[in-house]
Amino acid sequence: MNKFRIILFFLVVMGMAFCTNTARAATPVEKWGQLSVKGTNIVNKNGKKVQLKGVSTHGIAWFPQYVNKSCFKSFKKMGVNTIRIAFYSDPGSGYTTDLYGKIDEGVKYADELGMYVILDWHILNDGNPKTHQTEALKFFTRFAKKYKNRKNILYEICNEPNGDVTWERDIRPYANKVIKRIRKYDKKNIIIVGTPTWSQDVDVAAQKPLTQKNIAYSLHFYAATHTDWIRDKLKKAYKMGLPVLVTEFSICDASGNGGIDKNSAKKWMKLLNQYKIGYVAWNISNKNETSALIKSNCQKTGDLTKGNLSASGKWIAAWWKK
Ligand code: IDC
Repeated sequence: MNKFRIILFFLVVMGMAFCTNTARAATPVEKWGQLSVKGTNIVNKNGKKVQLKGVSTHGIAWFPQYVNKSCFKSFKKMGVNTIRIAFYSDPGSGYTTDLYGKIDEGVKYADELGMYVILDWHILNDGNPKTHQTEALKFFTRFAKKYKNRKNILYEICNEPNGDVTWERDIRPYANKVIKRIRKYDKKNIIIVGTPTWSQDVDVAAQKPLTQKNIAYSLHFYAATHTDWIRDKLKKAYKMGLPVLVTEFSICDASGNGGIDKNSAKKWMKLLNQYKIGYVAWNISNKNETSALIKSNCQKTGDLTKGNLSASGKWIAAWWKK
């Protein structure tokens, strides 16, 4: 009988050890929970600074096939914790409310994988966020209503204001309207606001930031075009107390193509790590352009490995693991 008890005891202990070892690792959202903005940084549920590491889809009208769970999971395995869903707001770039379902799908996959997800209202050719303000309000009403209880959502309300657009006259008033609308439903999730000149002038936004809580400001860079002078804008804004998030970048030039500038890219990564600022890489596609993260001869849309990444993809992926 005693012998029997001893054997049973060992079996139980071994069973427990087995379960502990095979228990799956906590997902990014399980680890960090509800994000918020504190001072110059994004913090987790315990108020500790965290660095989002993300990948952005290409325009989902052009490359919807990469909005699938296996694709997102591949990037998660490589160290990515955030997916940005780029929804172009201009009909010439594929805007149609028919794509709302695709966005819902993306959110569902991110949810299932425990990843954060940025809903990006991707203004670009429609340079002034006011151009499609009515549609933007409809968009954010729908998604804030639907996702108000999740803790993994971030709203990016205007990708890159550009052209004859100023912070004071155009972006700030637009942001006040959209933020008010989102907050009617979603009281907590972070709202990211674009800055003038294709989201480069964070120093201008820092002079008169918005007054609501949990607001971050986006800075975008393409390392071969945007060098010291934009890094200086970031330094200035950060020192003025502005919480910045890099919701889009690549290491080639601003066309999304051209040569890679590793020297400038390294300076950017070091600066972002020093400030603990998160960064999201443009773009998940195999398009024949330098910024595409997937090799152009790779036809896979899921189950991707590092070997399937382009030169820029490989270089950036090395930073996800750090
Ligand atoms: C580019 C894509 C390119 C596409 C073009 C369409 O890489 O394939 O044809 O948009 O407008 C941005 C924009 C982002 C751009 C990217 C590269 O946010 O939409 O994507 N870029 O030009 N800002 C700076 C660079």
